[in-house]
Amino acid sequence: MKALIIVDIQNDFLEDGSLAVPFGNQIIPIINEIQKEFELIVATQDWHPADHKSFAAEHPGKNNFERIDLNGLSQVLWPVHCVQGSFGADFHKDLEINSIEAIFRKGMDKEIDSYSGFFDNGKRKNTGLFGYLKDRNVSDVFVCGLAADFCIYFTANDALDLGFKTSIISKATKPIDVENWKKIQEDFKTKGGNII
Ligand code: VGL
Ligand code: ZN
Repeated sequence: MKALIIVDIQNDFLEDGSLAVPFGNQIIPIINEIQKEFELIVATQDWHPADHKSFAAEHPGKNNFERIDLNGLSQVLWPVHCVQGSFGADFHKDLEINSIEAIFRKGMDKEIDSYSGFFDNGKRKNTGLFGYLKDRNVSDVFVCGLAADFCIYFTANDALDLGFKTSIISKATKPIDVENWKKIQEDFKTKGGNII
């Protein structure tokens, strides 16, 4: 059984959003098109409290994209994004959402960031996505969405570690940093993942 995981197609990661991923809007029609190929489709949603500590605004004197130590983990500081219940946290209006069977939200604990759809960045809590996919007899996971070098990579990496045959659909994702994304793809293939 194959499942498609659509990661974080939310207004803040798209054009005019607070953390817009370059060319992110281009992948929306592709994601809509490929949904037909899957028996099971799930989605994730970045869903932060307004005072989440991954936001640079919570650290006076720090700038966006600087790194800090947050409760023992290296943390990139982000612009305020995907605040629970805000327009920026909504799925983009052009994303086809009717076939999505379940939505897994992440990043709700303000003390720790959560890039993967499966666990927070410290693997302290899991979202239930693994149990859900196992219960639905999923063997193969396909990951698409935003951003390639953060939430896609972390989600796909965890899927691999959890024993799924895992593929990242390269035309259905875009990175924040193109050079970083090139390196990540090589690492992911070395680990046994597919870039298709
Ligand atoms: C993401 C940075 C912060 C992502 C989420 O969806 O890739 N990136 N929060
Ligand atoms: Zn976030």
